Amino acid sequence: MKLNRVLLALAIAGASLAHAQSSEPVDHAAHHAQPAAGDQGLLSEGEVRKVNREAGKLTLRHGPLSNLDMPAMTMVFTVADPKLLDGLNEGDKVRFTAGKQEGKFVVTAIEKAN
Ligand SMILES: [Cu+2]
Repeated sequence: MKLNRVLLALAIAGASLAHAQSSEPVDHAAHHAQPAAGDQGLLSEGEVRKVNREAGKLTLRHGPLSNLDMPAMTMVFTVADPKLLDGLNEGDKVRFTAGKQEGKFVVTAIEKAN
């Protein structure tokens, strides 16, 4: 009988331990739901307002940029590579990724939305 009590106590301890561990994968999944820094997925939607191929700059009207903690606005971005401007014209709907490099907002990837 005494042994049964010990086993019961162990079973309870084991169950609570298992319960504590079972919460971990949930936290882990939540962590991975956040895009990793430097993720090259096309995060944001916008519309081309102006293309300046000579200066390698692009004016975009964009929605909220969660990775840059920026609300929706129209602003000028530098492009990481002038080739990103190829085929882009005023009025194009785009999906793009922007980051901050040396104090400037830089578009690192962009494509037409449709
Ligand atoms: Cu902005």
